[in-house]
Amino acid sequence: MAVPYLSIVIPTLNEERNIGRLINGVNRIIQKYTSEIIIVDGHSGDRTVEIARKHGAKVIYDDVGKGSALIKGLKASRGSIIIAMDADLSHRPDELRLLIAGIESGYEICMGSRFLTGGGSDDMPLLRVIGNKFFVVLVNMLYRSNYTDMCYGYRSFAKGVAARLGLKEKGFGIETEISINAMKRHMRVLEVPSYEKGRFSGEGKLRSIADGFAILRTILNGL
Ligand SMILES: Nc1nc2c(ncn2[C@@H]2O[C@H](COP(=O)(O)OP(=O)(O)OP(=O)(O)O)[C@@H](O)[C@H]2O)c(=O)[nH]1
Ligand SMILES: [Mg+2]
Repeated sequence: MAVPYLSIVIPTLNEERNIGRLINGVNRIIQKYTSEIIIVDGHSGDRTVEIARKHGAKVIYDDVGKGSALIKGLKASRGSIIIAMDADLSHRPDELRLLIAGIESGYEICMGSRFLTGGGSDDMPLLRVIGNKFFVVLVNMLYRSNYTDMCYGYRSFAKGVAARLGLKEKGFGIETEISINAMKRHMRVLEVPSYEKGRFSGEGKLRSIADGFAILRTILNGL
């Protein structure tokens, strides 16, 4: 098959009520591009894989966690622009245009931020807002960055950039590892506003306290 212009990577774990609707939404926005949609499934016990295939997605598997799934998906992507997004409809397909424009404008990574003007979230209880602020300040202090958001997974990458990031995080620390490693490697990073909607259906897998400590470890391990 010809090399696609866009690769969309979506880690999934039990998202049967979301994935079909998401792929339809994504396809509506990216129809003018050649593209591939790659689902990296954590062996869902429901019909996620079947529905994703029916909607034309390529499926690969990962047994470990969201981070290792994303790493695998990034590695399997062949597009000139690679976009990572969640399956639960919290990332708006319309914003793909911003993420594509960021890379086309010469940035190596373009990151959605809920804390830039125009961004926001329907999906952040107070504990997560406080945790997020703490991580943003800590990373900016330790790595001399200027991020407004951390731990948010709606992002785009230029071809070849993901391989240069040297990613290892297996779980929910992956987004933070990307933010840190991009700074350490002096990459050209752009933030664009993103509005996070609430999960459409099903259960979230992130556990605020346990995964919060895992993210803190990721931040300190990067030093
Ligand atoms: N392959 C794989 N995907 C996962 C795993 N855990 C989560 N995901 C997917 O990663 C994305 C983000 O996970 P969510 O559970 O939505 O995490 P979250 O958005 O922080 O939590 P909520 O706000 O409760 O939705 C979703 O598309 C999940 O299906 C995993 O262990 N393996
Ligand atoms: Mg979610």
